[in-house]
Amino acid sequence: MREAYGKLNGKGKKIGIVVAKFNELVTRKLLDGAKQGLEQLGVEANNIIVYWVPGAFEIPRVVKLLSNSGKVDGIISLGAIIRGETSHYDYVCNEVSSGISQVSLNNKVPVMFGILTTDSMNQALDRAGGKSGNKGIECASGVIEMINLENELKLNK
Ligand code: INI
Repeated sequence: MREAYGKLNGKGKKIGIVVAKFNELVTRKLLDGAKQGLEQLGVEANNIIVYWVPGAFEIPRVVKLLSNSGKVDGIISLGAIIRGETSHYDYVCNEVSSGISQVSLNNKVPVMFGILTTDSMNQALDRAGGKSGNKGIECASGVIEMINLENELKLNK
């Protein structure tokens, strides 16, 4: 039996982060977590490129353009959609999740889903460095693991 794992070694890897300005109080904390997580795994600061978009709805388009650009080995998407603040919460959530999933399935580089979908600002803050961890840090290890797993299996060669 052979088992394959993606190593948590980010040396030499180029990572794109697409982050929404909407609810920046939360998304900046996700971004800080993602950058810290990547650097802890050996990704050099100048191999991390951050793209700010207006809101979560715009994330899939930039993720798609970036994933086709050849500039990065993996992408982290970060956003916060908060039910209390929008009447079109379900619509935005569905479009963003299906958009990111389509790009992830149809393009070469792995894409992490770091979009918080919560009922309140407090729940979002809990998941952005508060009592429930930081989704940005999770995405950092996830993207490195996936890049190395795909290289290990030569899935993209
Ligand atoms: N964008 C978010 O990232 N989070 C939200 O909670 C949100 N709300 O509340 O509406 C939100 N809306 C903006 C949307 O993502 C687009 O930027 C906008 O509709 C322009 O296309």
